Amino acid sequence: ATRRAVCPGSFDPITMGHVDVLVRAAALYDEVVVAVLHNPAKSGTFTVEERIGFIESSLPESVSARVRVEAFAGRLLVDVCRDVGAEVIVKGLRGGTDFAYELPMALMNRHLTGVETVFLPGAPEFEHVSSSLVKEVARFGGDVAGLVPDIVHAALAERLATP
Ligand code: COD
Repeated sequence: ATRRAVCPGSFDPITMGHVDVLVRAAALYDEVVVAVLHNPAKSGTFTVEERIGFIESSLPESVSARVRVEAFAGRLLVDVCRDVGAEVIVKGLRGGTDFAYELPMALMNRHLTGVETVFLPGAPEFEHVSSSLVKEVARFGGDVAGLVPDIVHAALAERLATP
């Protein structure tokens, strides 16, 4: 049977921390569905279409055949997993704070449908990297090169930098 994992997130925008987790998840499972979960009532920094485009163009060729990117609005993650036929959620952990936030969600998701969550230790070089922090740094003219894919680096400069 095909073993399929869901990697969920807002991806507003994708960072190198996300890319690392997605590539490693693709090495563990036959198929990875990157689920871009968004709240239709709240507009993010980038549109869902932009976020999907950034994710697709940031994945190395070696994994892109086994990874697909899909958007879901206003849905429970467990329902997304059921719809795409995934029995596992894969998430990266940046440390104790992430774990404290993620543990109740993992337990709630397991309570709801039995879906398991697998945590991958985040790469230490991206421990400080989050979508919100890179946006804040870019907004005030700081350099986030190397922390986000090149296409995102360019988009952040265009969208956020204060002249
Ligand atoms: N290193 C390692 N991992 C990282 C890094 C990094 N530098 N940066 C991000 N990650 C991982 C994190 O584990 C995170 O879980 C994931 O990437 C996605 O990150 P974001 O910031 O894009 O996404 P979030 O945290 O906004 O996403 C939250 C969800 C959308 C997954 C969550 O809110 C959810 O499941 N929503 C659906 C509604 C639902 O089911 N709610 C009930 C949950 S019990």
